[in-house]
Amino acid sequence: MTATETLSLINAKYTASAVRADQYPAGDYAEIALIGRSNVGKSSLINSLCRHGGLARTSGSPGKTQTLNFYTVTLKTGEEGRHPFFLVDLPGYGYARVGRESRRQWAQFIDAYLSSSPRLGMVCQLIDIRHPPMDSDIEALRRLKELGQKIQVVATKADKISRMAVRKHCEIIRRDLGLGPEARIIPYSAPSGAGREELLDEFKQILLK
Ligand SMILES: Nc1nc2c(ncn2[C@@H]2O[C@H](COP(=O)(O)OP(=O)(O)OP(=O)(O)O)[C@@H](O)[C@H]2O)c(=O)[nH]1
Ligand SMILES: [Mg+2]
Repeated sequence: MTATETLSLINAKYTASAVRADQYPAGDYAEIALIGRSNVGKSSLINSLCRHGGLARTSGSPGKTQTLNFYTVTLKTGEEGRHPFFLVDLPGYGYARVGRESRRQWAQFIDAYLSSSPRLGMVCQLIDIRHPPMDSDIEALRRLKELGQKIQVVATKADKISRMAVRKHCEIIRRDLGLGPEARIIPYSAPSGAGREELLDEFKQILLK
């Protein structure tokens, strides 16, 4: 058994929804946020990480999550360690069917959060493993870097391609996002939970700092 196998998320519960700073929940818990295109699997990732199917609402059609949704979750490390934090589910970007004006509003609302939350310890950027990153992904990553955020790229829906293809597609994502060889890209499958240990290990690095 490896050390990472002792990590799990417990006591997950929905805490608050927000579209403005005065609606963010109080407290000094660190935050880990998930961003990505609509339908990439952000809400599904939260449910899978927490092993709690009904925690975050998911949908087959894009645009399901419309507010910042805060979940209070505890990272359990071994027998003793308990590290509560907020997992923050964000609305997706790049949703083609909404007009430019509402995309702009989206950008402002998310940007306000990403640039002003002092508790934000890491942003997980989700990319669908089947497709190369799109302009909206590249733009979002550029903005996160500009804000100095710690970024973890997660390649979602890994169960939709062969194991052989997973590695190759991760390298395409790395190349197109302009990430160096040291950047870790974590393939994830929400239905199977593959990638959970690796991602929780990254959470641990942030939460135990
Ligand atoms: N096969 C497979 N399907 C997935 C995976 N993750 C998400 N899905 C499916 O993809 C669809 C969208 O998932 P959501 O989690 O709602 O996506 P989202 O990024 O939260 O979408 P918005 O809230 O609209 O921004 C749903 O039909 C999920 O069941 C995965 O790892 N594997
Ligand atoms: Mg969602």
